[in-house]
Amino acid sequence: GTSSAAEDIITPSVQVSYTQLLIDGNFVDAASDINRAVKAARKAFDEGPWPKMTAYERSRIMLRFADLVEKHSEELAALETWDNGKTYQQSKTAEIPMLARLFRYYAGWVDKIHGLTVPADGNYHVQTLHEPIGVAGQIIPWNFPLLMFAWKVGPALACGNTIVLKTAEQTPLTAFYVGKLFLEAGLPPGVLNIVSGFGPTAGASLASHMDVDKLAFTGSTDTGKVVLGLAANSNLKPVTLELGGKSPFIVFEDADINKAVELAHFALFFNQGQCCCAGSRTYVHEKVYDEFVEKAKARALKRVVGDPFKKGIEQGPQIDSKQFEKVMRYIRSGVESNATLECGGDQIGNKGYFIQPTVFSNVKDDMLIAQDEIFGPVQSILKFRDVDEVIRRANETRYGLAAGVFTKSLDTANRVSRALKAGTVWVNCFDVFDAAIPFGGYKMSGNGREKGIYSLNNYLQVKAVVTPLNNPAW
Ligand code: TXE
Repeated sequence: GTSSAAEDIITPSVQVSYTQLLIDGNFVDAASDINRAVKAARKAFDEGPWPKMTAYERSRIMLRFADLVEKHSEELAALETWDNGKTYQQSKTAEIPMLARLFRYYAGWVDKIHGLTVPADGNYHVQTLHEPIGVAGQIIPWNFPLLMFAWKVGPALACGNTIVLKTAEQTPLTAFYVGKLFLEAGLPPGVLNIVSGFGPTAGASLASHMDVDKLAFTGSTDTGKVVLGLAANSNLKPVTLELGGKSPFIVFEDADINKAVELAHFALFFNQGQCCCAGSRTYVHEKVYDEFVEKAKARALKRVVGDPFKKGIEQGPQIDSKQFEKVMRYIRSGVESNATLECGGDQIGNKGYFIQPTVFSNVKDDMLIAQDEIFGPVQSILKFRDVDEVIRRANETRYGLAAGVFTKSLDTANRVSRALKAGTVWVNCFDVFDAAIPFGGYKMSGNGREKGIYSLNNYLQVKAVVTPLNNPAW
């Protein structure tokens, strides 16, 4: 429950109960953890019962877990906000319901994963078995601790794998909490092992472990390259990567401008700007450019920043000093490269990592703020003239995670959606994250898809079984 000291402050009545690592069904102190965790996952995979349980039983454990998430939603939301600094409102109304929804979605897949019979030449009975890969290593970032947990663990469990998951060093708390809920739901010991720890030590040892059969990583493109190398140089485990982005948000002259302004604002500022798919290059048609910039600035000036537990707050602090400094450096770079600073640009107060919602106009493609992932509350607005030009410019990036297209014309929407090299195109909407919709990147935004049916492929091996038919059916 919550009680309020001052009228509008939510004071969560929650304690941090689980701070130890979860290995083999027990909470233990951190030591040399990765090996221990991988051993537990290996044993739970090889000896069972998890991969050998009926699909129905496995599905029911995942459904029970989703119920427990809802039962403990207030504590979980409070912990997520404490850990990360995102607003309690967002944790409670977006992350927790999506966490439960995602596990229900994958619980629905568990008893629907099956192979094919294959009409091969010759007198053979040929079938494919879709088997779990084994021990999945998963490394997640700090910007959406619970959702990244869900995107990784949901499909891995649905396919019958066992897991060693490493949380980001900034945000270890909620994964331990939901690990406890999984044990309560009946997940056998060793199936889901959760370790916290730093990247170059714990993360690297997981990525290079000889007994980890698959690696899933979400984080920066630079670290993605490192873990891919570690996987290649150890046992060639397959790797899926969900990395950075510099997603275009394109507003055509026929768009509903007020709606486009609001969604462009949301696309960039949501989660303190700390989204891999943030709409961080706002391209606006020259005919509506001035109007759009005025309105985008007015909206940013209205954005309410402060204590994330306070009602009505839209933006909390950045995650840590390193990220705070990075964002401030990019703001300085924007000013130095002569983009027009419409509003913001400074720290708020001198305590914590609060940054004023910042809007730059007259941004050019070759400026650093239009090329690099800033990962903070800094909107860059660029001007364009025609469709071909904006398609070309939108695609001129090493990234390809997502894009937004705002137009009333179906022809324009179809043409641009097909031409953009991005894993997701949102037309007249943004950040729609249903569990069934696949998500992932083109180019240096990564490989593989998470969520939806596509994520199952990341966690399955296909075995072909070929048997001669001595007595053909006819
Ligand atoms: O990321 P890292 P950081 C981007 C964003 C941000 C930048 C840096 O632009 O400003 O990355 O953030 C683990 N071997 N994104 O430094 O390093 C680490 O412990 C194995 C986008 O936080 O990629 C953590 O668990 N693992 C992104 C995870 O990798 C290693 C979300 C992410 O950390 C490792 C986060 C190593 N050598 C940042 N080094 C997105 N795609 O949403 C680190 N890690």
